[in-house]
Amino acid sequence: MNYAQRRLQLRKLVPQGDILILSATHVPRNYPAEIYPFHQDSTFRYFTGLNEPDAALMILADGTEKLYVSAPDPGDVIWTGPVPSPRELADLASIEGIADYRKLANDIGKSTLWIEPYDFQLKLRLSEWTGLPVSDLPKHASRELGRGIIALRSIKDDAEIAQIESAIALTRRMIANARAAIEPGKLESDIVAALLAPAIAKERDQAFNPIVTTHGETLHNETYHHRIESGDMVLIDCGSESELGYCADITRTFPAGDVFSDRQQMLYDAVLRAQLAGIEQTGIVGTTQYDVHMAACRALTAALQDIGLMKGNIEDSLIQGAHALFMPHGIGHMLGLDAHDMENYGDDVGYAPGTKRSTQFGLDALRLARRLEPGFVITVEPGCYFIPELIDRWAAKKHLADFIRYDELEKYRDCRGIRIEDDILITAQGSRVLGPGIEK
Ligand SMILES: [Mn+2]
Repeated sequence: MNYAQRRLQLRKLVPQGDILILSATHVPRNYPAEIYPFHQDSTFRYFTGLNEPDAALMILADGTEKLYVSAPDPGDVIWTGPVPSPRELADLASIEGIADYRKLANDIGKSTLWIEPYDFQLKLRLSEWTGLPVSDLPKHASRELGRGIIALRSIKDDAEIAQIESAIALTRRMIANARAAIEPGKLESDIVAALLAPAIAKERDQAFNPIVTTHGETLHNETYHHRIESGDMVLIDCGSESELGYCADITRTFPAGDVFSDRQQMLYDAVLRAQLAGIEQTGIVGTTQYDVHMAACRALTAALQDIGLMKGNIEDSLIQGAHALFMPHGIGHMLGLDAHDMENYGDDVGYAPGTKRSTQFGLDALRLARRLEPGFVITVEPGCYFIPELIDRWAAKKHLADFIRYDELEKYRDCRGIRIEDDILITAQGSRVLGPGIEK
């Protein structure tokens, strides 16, 4: 990765002011010395390649660059072993200047551009350094800097795509290992152990806490205590990181036994139809992710009509969002150094200037809607869920009853959830599903 070139491009996109980019810091668990595994801030990593906590990059208005780090305390060596010197770290990132992180406050002024940190310790530090109350940080953060960072990080070059594909290759092995372990009588946590083993053996972090559940209808189910019963489905949504921290994000849904029941197979085919329609739409040059979302939801609606759970004019049904009863989330998001790439920069990532996220139920969870450009890596992950509480709430109001067969739906309320997800590269000619194919 050419980190110096990335910094030069950022300086060109954001020509005024001193640009400050902070690294992550350690997050304590029970007391300051007991910490969670360190995870670097993605933007700091993108522009420096460094995995150092408590550091900062400053790109001055005249183009000179400085890396702020704390010189290691000689006494620390007994706990940490030898660590690189500030000069060695700066050389790794091809940064000329070095300075002391503890004196960073002296170099922060009115013309310094920064992004509001998402880490609470860094919020407090920045508040102290700038003299601004924490609650005022958002309005002083530089949206222009955020947009410059988004513009660069959104377009993945060949080396970044190779990293994402290596993460997907490992994720494929994780999923195969997990699938082989699925068996009625085991716990979900048994499957988690099988899923993680290939990544742990490679010292690879997970891009996010994996979802391994027989209750796929709970969208972000992160508990693993259910026993797998015969007739269950197991939904696995996971991704490892690559060597340089790029993420995979793949979902598969498997039967607990050898095959799906007839009803599960019909619903699975409906989701697969939606996913293939979404992937096909990503291949249309100039499409938006909103259209990808709608293409998948249109296919899902048609399939659910065939099954007998929906009815009526498909376009009207789509516009009114009737499918959101079955798929209350968006079709996908950007993928890169974060699983939801750059989500800390808010809707500037997924929505073009002048456009806004819809407030309609379902579309309000669409993280990415803008026009897709060559170099974007995105996910396409439709699902179909039977969420009893949501069904009851809609049924009680006869909500969108022109499009939903509530009487028929009652028989499906215990069908739980299915999702299928792949990672897609947008190219100049169309799109490509990344990674070695993963059976679905
Ligand atoms: Mn995803």
